[in-house]
Amino acid sequence: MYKQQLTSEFPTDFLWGGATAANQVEGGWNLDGKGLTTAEVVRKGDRDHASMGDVTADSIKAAIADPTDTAYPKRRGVDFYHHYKEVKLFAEMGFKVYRFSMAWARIFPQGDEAQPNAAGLAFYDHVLAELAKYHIQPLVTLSHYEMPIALTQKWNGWVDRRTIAAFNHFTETVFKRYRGQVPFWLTFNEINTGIWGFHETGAVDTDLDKQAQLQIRYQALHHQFVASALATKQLHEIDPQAKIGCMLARMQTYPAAPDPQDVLAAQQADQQNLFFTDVQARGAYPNYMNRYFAEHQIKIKMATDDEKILAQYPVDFISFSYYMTTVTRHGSTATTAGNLALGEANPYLQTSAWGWQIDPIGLRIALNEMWDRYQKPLFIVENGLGAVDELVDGQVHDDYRIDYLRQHITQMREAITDGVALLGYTMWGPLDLISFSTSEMSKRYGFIYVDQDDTGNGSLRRIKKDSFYWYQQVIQSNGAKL
Ligand code: BGP
Repeated sequence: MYKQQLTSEFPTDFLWGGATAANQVEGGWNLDGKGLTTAEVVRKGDRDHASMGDVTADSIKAAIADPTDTAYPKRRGVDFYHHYKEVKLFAEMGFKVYRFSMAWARIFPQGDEAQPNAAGLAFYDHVLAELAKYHIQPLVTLSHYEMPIALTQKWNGWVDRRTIAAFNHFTETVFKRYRGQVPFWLTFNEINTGIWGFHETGAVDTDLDKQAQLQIRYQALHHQFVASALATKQLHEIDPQAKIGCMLARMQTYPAAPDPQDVLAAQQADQQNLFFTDVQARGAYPNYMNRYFAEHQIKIKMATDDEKILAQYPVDFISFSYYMTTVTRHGSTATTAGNLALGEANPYLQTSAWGWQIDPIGLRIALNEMWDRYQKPLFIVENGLGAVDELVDGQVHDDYRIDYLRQHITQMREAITDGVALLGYTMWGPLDLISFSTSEMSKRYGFIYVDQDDTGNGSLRRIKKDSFYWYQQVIQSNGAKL
């Protein structure tokens, strides 16, 4: 991939756009045959920015029995289910690509039916038709922090190997139906966060001790690796033009000091983050994990062909989310708030209202490191600022968001000049949506304000913020006018 020319511009086919996830925007949680998902049993307050939190087996039972959306914001989303025609607003900004996820439980309500739910498929037919109208390319995530709750009740989700076949039945169904319509797919959103045992990713383990939890989480992740590789095989057979990628929550970390112990600790923290992409892009478990697994008494059960499958079907491209960086100090357990990452505070960086450390240069570093390591095209599929926006006289002056995005896009351009192959950029949450970590509405990312509060009150009206017009000009000038 060596190119002799130095370029400091975004490629002409650079994919500008935005990203959302079904459970954070759709709503319509019990309409047209849809099954309940793991995201829709999480209450606001189950997890906040100061704690990783979790739901319990009892709270899940109570949620399943509750027929209302009062306590569960992800059942409401921002009613994209009825507002999907508003992708017109994305078109108005000039989007080339829209990343969204298809909810497995809308198509297979229990997760493992033989036949799909026709009404669920019809919804995604409509969304794709609408995008096609505006020549916006879809980038579809197959699993974004949710799965059918029925499978977690029956099998404890991904802990059980049978989930692989159920998932691959779902992926085969959508690959066949949308052949030629979806140029880019992603398998598991932020696959690495499975290591924290979020209930949304499909394993309930709150009653187990730490060591037993680690064991089942790595086992569940192994099943996801295999399912992801098998999905890659399916897609290449069904729709050879389409490309499929992995998705990592990139947690770039810096050593706290030049102390070799800190540098080593930071390298090890980095390996624990890149491990997932190493498996999915290089097609094998990296050697450094042997030592980690041995020291943590983890034994992954593999079926005879698993390693062959991983080796044969690596992903076509690598995508990741980028919000912040962390600092690693040898022997320290100090933590700062963040995008699920736990590390020390960095005195050189400012933080968002939710304590996430803002680090545009870190994005350039992350891009260079990942390109050097994998030599596969990269795609930034999430980046953005969660902030409290004020609506005054029908307007939102969000210069802080513009500033955040401008700085990150500037560093992307620097990375491209460094020689990184970058396919595109989908900022997170182009329209305000329900926060993943806190289930709040008041943590807003959008270019488009959605009139709804944390309790679900509001007209759901969509209002363009100042950043809407700014991003429009960024896309129009292909990144020249920032
Ligand atoms: C990522 C998730 C998204 C999204 C984003 C922002 O971790 O993939 O689903 O929500 O972070 O996080 P939050 O919503 O917690 O602010």
